[in-house]
Amino acid sequence: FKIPRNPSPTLRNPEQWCRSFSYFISQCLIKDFEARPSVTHLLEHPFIKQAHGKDVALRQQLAALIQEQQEIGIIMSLTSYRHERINTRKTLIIQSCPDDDLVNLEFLDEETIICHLQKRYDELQVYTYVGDILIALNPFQNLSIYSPQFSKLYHGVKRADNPPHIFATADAAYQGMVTFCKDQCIIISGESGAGKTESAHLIVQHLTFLGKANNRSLREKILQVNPLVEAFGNACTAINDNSSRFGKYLEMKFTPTGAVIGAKISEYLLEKSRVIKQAVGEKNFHIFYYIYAGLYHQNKLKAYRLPEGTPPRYIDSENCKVMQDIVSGKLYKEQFDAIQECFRNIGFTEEEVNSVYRILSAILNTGNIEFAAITSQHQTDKSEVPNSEALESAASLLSIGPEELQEALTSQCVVTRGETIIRTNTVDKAADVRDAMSKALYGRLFSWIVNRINSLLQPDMNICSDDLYGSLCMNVGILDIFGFENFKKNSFEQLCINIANEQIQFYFNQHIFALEQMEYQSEGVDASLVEYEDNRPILDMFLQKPMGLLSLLDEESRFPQATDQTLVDKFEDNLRCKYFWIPKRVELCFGIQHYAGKVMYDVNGFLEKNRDTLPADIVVVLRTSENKLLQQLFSSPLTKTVMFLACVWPVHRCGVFTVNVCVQVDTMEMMRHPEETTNMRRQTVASYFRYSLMDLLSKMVVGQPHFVRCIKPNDDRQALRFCKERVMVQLRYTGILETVNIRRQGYSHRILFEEFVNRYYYLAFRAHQMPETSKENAVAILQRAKLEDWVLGKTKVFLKYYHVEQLNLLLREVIARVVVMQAYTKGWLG
Ligand code: AD9
Ligand code: MG
Repeated sequence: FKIPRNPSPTLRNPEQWCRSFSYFISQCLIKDFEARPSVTHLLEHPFIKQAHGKDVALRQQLAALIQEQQEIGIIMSLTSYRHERINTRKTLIIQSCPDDDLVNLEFLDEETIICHLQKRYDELQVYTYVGDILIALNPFQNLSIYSPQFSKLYHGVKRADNPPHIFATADAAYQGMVTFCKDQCIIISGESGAGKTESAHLIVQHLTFLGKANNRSLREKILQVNPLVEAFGNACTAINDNSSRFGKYLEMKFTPTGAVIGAKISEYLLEKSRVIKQAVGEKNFHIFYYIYAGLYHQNKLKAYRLPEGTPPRYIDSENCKVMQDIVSGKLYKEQFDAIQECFRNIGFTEEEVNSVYRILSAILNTGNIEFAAITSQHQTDKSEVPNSEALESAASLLSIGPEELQEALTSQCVVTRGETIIRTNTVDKAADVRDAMSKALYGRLFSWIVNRINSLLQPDMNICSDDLYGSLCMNVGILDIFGFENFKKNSFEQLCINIANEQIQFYFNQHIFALEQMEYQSEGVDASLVEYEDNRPILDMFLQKPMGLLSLLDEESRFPQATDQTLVDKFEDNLRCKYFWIPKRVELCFGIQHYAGKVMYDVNGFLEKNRDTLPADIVVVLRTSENKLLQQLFSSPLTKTVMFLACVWPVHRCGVFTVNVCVQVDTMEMMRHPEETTNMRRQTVASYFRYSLMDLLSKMVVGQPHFVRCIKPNDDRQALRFCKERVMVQLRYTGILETVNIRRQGYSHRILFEEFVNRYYYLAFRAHQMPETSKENAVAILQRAKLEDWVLGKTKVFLKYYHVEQLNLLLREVIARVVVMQAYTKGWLG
């Protein structure tokens, strides 16, 4: 489409000219024209000058109209943000090319793909598409491609217009939500340290931009949710200095017209055991260091009864030179200030923040409580607290009596046949109770913070009801879980993390391969099937009832006499499949062939970690606290019947996921705090874990999924180092090669004729025509849109991933035309 050089004689009068110009703009949008003139360029164009060279006011109005439409993203493509591709590193390279999508490669073998990715990585092009899936290589350095300028660039445009980018994925989800009023879900996966959490931050940043969060305070609140939650839920591990130790599903809430109005987080499976012990070279949750350093620099350690000189035991594991870092470095202190700012901006009251600090300090003091054995003639299993300083500090911070606390730590009430007997605890048992209390305090505090954030960021339904569609509220969910882990020593926590990753991989496979292929068959569409690695047998081995690994673990946890050795024996007797084995020479170990590689698990402590018991005596004491927050944390009733939890993991029926989660509402709280029950049918961590997985899946399956696959290019966290072998392994287990194949051959979108015609009939019919929702009319639309390579099934149109983008763009252009015409009729153009 060319800008007309000679206006026709009929266009000499201003009104007609305006109409023509509006038409011209919409034509520019419709045609995928090469030259993309900027606003100035357009206004300086001879055609416009000639027609209205002297009418400055009209030209200004036109400029304003163009500007406004740019802001709402409609005529973004008219402006030229493009930079030249320059081959020096660190330069903005924002020009798309066919290489951007692996699907376009001529040869499709591992070697070609890997070389291609390496070449791009060397040019600092860390993002690459596989059809509609984004591969993100961790750059391990700050890139200048996340500025507001880039946010503008990735705003309502065709994917192929710009190079691949995480913002494009966020934009696709946003456009999908606004165009079809359908919830969306962005699933970020990859191994530990691959860049999931960073990607999630960038998506939130871009969605806040797209959601026109004009309300600055709401924008800041949403942007500060992640840093705040991560201060409590992330920690330094051997693999990643900011490793997520919990799963996070953040839902951003929008009005149907796309204005952001709130957010909600769901948290999954915090690794509470980290509070009391960390592996060599690892650290506790960030917040403990921030608060200790912050209070140290403010000379407030005494006020929170924290020891000076030697940091508390929980944060001073042998390998961390914590005190040195705290005294000399400014970093922790700055982070403490930032967290305080987050609390304030999100809307926590000063009293709440103070209570949080008191509970954190109480946990640190609890860790310093030590026990000694009292040996008398009659009793050898009694313990006491020889030095009461830490005990008194903890009790004072928790606003409970120190004697009561000591009593609850060193003894327990047992009810047998209607009689209450007091049993004393050995030194080891008392230490276990102490640690169980710390874990429970931290776990509940974390859940409380998340719930509080949710109530502060709840959408104001008054705003929603002003919106065009009433009180509807739409979501874009962002899933960022802990990545696959394989350390030298792997324990129960790694098992849970890796099972969660198996489940996400299964979900990916279902979407990309299984559903697609089943649908071809049922619709009678001829498409060659792609072989892929189905991880369902591994997942069955873990989750099946009653003989799956988690069920066996639960069963064994119910026997008081069971030991870690009996657990291994039970696994060996019952788990007969090629993905599980017991090594001959190593004791108390088992191996699993996960989708992402072999992992050896050390069974020591599995039963105790799974039972996660918190004695009733501790709960009773904590409930006597005068601290309001603490009362809230332990307010659920202690004796609740635990309902049988029927978790059927998703089965695929007729092309849709059905997730069957039978959880009674009043057991939900109990599931969150499985420690707090007394009978032997108590919920274990494993059953809570199952429930969490189901809950997560039930949230994910309602949205249209978008996948981001993060890849770690090297294990040394070095910029510009591309380790072929490491990347190859990740590409293999994430099924990238198969994905390339299926995206090239397959039809990723399958839409019922009825839905298709309803969605797109504007493209071939007039608005008032209301055509019949038939196969023939679907074909008419496809032909009118000049699409090729689509296929018709029995009830559905089968489209390639890029077709949908083309159709949506055409649809938006039609809407743009309507907007331009409305602008004209409203008299904006004079
Ligand atoms: V884990 O499973 O939570 O242990 P993640 O979340 O996959 O892991 P994370 O996002 O924390 O990894 O990234 C690890 C580190 O890589 C970050 O701390 C950054 O230093 C680095 N990184 C990741 N993505 C980017 C990026 N887009 N730009 C710059 C990045 N640095
Ligand atoms: Mg992370």
